[in-house]
Amino acid sequence: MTIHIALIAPYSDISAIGVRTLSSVLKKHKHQVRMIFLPYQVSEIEYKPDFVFKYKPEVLEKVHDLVKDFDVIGISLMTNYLENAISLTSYLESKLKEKTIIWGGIHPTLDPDTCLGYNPILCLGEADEALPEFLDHLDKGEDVLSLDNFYFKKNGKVVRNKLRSPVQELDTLPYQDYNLDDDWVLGRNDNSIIKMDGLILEKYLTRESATKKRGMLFYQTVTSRGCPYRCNFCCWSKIKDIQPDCNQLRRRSPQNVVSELKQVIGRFPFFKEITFSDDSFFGSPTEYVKEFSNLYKKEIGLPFQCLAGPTTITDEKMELFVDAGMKNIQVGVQAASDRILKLYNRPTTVKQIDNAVRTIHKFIPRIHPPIYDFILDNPYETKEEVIETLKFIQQMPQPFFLQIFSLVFFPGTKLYEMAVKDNLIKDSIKDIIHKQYNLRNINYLNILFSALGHGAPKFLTGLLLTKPMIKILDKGLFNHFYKVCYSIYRKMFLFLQKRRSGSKPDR
Ligand code: B12
Ligand code: SF4
Repeated sequence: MTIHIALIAPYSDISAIGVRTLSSVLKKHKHQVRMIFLPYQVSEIEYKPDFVFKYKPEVLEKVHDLVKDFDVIGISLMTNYLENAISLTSYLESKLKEKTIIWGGIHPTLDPDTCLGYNPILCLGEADEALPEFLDHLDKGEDVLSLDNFYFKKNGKVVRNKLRSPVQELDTLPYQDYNLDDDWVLGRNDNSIIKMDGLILEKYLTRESATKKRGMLFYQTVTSRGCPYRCNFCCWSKIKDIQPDCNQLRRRSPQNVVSELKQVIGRFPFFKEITFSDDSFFGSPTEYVKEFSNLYKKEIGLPFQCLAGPTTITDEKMELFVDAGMKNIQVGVQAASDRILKLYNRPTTVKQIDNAVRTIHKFIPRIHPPIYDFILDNPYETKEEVIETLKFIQQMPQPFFLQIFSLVFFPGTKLYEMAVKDNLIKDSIKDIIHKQYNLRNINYLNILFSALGHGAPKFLTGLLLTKPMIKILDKGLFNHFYKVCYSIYRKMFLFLQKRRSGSKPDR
């Protein structure tokens, strides 16, 4: 006997590394898996503050048709997708009374108690061993209530089992599932759910910025799991408290990564670049970087991009990765004020960030202008500290881009706990669940971030950052004007984007 499980990924990007990995793991255990991707039917640029994408009743009905004969339904969710998971679950529960529905992914891991209010079975942490064990128990008719990683709500009582150590030998895990055996995706232009094939995969990956740049489609994967740090705003600040043995970076062997890439590129030649989405791609020792880079250059050779923390960047690692094909690097800076970096529990000082920026700059034009991430709208940050960060960016060597995030207090993180204590979260739905990380507040200083990120001339940004200019332009009345201008700009941008993409059918 095998268990039939439908895995649902409600994410706007259909790369869904975790769900695809689980699918392969379950297939290896001889279970029957159907993957259903339900990306938003609008693009990121259309998000507004307090935006929430709701599935239409006919979509819920089609999902029901696809899962009704399956034994188990698994839904993956990040915090911003909570309401999507709730609507799917309550619809499916109302129609399929006795069906086993499991929620898994980062949100149930970080905020299980809230999740149990909506779904009585949760799988916390990495599920590569936990989920197959659960299905194997179901298959044999054995009790699942005491299984590690699972939380249950039964007859008003909550069962919280401990979390097991995550898989240490990542090479033992299969590659992400891109077999397209039984995969389905929600159509963008109508409410159909389409059977995935190579063309559909290409089309739907192309639609999201996360899997496309400069018109190139790239394949997303991770070469490692974990991060040695625990920044206060990040999931690791909580996971490390509940999941044993996850302090170290766990790495796949270079051979294992390269063989996955060969397989997927061989099958889907439309992947022209690779994205390594590791939390800490530069965190490996130089010896590993050397071995990885040599093999990657020899066997794959496609341009790649990755994320990096400032303290992990060295000349030697940069040289090795650039020589192997690294074209883009995105660095988590977050702030350039030592007090704020400390508040975030970042492992970095402003001096180290400066060193990293200058190291990276030496590799232009062999690499594209780097992208630096910053977090704005932090209520713990003073105006002076924001200006300190702006002045730091203003003196950074150009060219570069900025990726700006509006701070979200993700439930379960240390910063969230602090914000709750300090009464900073007025409305958890509006301030967290619906909050779009890419929609910052509109005010003078935040507009300066945009100007700096778009390469505005240094003499101009220098002038705009002088005390008298800030005093004149950083005023409530002007902020209202900026908001109006921004909304006009957004509308124009949206209009042009829609005209360019048109409304093409999926086939
Ligand atoms: C790669 C990545 C992305 C990629 C791909 C995302 C994806 N959907 O797979 C991209 C670039 C698209 C992305 C985008 C976003 N991301 Co992101 N991303 C990551 C990152 C760095 C790695 C995730 C990963 O692939 N890990 C490896 C896989 C194997 O692990 P996994 O996905 O967690 O899956 C395991 C378990 O969670 C569990 N599991 C997962 N699903 C299910 C389902 C069931 C039924 C079960 C039982 C178990 C289960 O089992 C899996 C295997 O062990 C994480 C950081 C992190 N360490 O998790 C952030 C992270 C997940 N992202 C985050 C956020 C906020 C986002 C964005 C909303 C905005 C942003 N700031 O980037 C967007 C929107 C997402 C979207 N559009 O789909 C946050 C989520 C915080 C939260 N509380 O929700 C994280 C945790 C980073 C952080 N700030 O702490 N992201
Ligand atoms: S360095 Fe990045 S991944 Fe690691 S804890 Fe900090 S924010 Fe999270």
